Amino acid sequence: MGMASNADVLAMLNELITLTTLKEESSQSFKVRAYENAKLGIEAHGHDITGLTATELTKIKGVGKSTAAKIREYVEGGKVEKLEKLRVEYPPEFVKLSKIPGLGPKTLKLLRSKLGVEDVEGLRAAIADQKLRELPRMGEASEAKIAKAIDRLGLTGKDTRTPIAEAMPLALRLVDDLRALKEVSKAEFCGSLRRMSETIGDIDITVASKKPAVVMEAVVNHNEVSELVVAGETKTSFLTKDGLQVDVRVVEPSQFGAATLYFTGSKAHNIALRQRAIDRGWLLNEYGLLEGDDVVASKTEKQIYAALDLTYVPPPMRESTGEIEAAAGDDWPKLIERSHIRGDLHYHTDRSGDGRSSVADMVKEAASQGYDYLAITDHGEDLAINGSNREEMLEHREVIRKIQTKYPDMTIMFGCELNIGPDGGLDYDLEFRSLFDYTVASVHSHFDQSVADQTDRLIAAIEDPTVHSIGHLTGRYIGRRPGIEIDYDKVFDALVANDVALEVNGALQRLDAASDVVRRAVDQGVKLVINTDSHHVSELGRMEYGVLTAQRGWAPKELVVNSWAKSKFLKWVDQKG
Ligand code: DGT
Ligand code: CA
Ligand code: CA
Ligand code: ZN
Repeated sequence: MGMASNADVLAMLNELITLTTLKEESSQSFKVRAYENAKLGIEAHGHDITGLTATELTKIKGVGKSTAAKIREYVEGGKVEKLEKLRVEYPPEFVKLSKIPGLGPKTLKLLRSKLGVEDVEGLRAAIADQKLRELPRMGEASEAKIAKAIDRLGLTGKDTRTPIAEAMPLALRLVDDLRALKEVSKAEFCGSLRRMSETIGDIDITVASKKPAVVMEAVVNHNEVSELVVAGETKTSFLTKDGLQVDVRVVEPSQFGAATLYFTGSKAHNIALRQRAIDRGWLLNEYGLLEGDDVVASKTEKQIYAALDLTYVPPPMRESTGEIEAAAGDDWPKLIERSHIRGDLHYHTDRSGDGRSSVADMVKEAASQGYDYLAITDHGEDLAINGSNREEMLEHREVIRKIQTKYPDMTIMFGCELNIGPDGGLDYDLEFRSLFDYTVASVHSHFDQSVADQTDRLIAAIEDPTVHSIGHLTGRYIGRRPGIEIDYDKVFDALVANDVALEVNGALQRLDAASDVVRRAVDQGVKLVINTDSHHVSELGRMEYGVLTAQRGWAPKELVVNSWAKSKFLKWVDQKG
């Protein structure tokens, strides 16, 4: 459909990176690195590149001649021959195997050539036959580890769920492409994705248009379509090349509110709403809130909630866990919203080994958000490759202080992301840590200790006088790596007692603390901080996902320290260390 966008090109490069890594049996091969560099260059470039010639493309930092040619091939014809060939050699079922921790491209090749493994089922069978342990560099332990990883990822069966980090970019791309059609007045993703569930069964998109045939035609021809499941007059369902299902439905513009409400769910929330309608002698369905043949409300969700005498319930809270009772009563929380956020307090620059944008660029980007304050929190020295030693940190402080003079309205704090060691120890020493204006302490390793040990470890960090906040509480990567297991009540008690804030990390792979943990923390009065953990200027949008996750945990504005006015916030910061 339509023309390719930068996002489409980046998705194409991502696929090239994945498949070429398999082909070349290394993520460090020259070709893979060339695609990676091109991707970073295009992201940093920021402008639309789809109209550029091959020569103009190579002027972008990181884009080589051969990649430029592939981008042109893709923009002009919607396909890249090289990629088409790789797709034949590495079908989606095989590619899925590369998501399993412990299965690098070399091992995958061996699995295929020696054991004939082509998909997860085949791998399961090989494990059951104890065949994996016979491969070079493998053993019983790695065999068991891989078996466990398959279970954890839920990679088999019909109820395979996709991590939100993978579903969201696709949904955004589709919705953007649909909104670009002149026959479309509105388009919104709904379902579990709009509710900010951590994993997604399928993507539901609702489109308002008076010309459903045009919309359906555009969907059927979209370059994300790998296989059509339903091709109807107002509904199309298809599978992407990764096997993720997308349902697109077209509705009358006047019924868009009722339709998005219905398809956002959750099912339990819908049932409770419908009962409330019935109690008033009305009917609620995907076409509207109806009294006989008369429409009470249908155009917007807000109108429907209002007609049912309810406070508007934001999508992340629609899980039927008390939100309807709260919305009907007087004790609706004053929820945190994106517009309340005044600063980002977990924020990397290229001072960190994994940071990809300069201090100047990162600060400029934060200022463009209208923030009143910012903490630059590059990694402390304990994080081997990514961290900075004392000298480097002190130089970094000078760089930050100098840039501060250019931004009189935004307080830029010299901060640090401290690494919580296996026993709760932190980087540098107490005296050096006191030099930081602000700190976030996080777990980055040793995920396998006991609950008691992990709890003690966190509490030791929380009790350190230089720690302001705890970053990504469990260290999980949704669908890829479980986080540490802790005694939440004990940790919450320590957070409250030491006046340390709990981070809601907005990176979609993390969303950590998770929304259910946030809700428990809120009940205990734990202070929160919502951060992007940005490592590049393109990642500031994560703030929205952090806020939505906090809403899903019913977080009120008053508990979120980075919604506070600057004077109140700085007073809280200064009380520590
Ligand atoms: P998922 O896809 O498994 O992550 O979860 P959802 O919530 O996106 O579920 P899905 O895709 O089956 O349906 C999308 C929404 O449509 C769902 O949240 C509520 C609505 N819906 C689906 N089936 C029913 C139903 O039988 N009754 C009612 N009231 N609503 C339904
Ligand atoms: Ca769904
Ligand atoms: Ca669905
Ligand atoms: Zn970080």
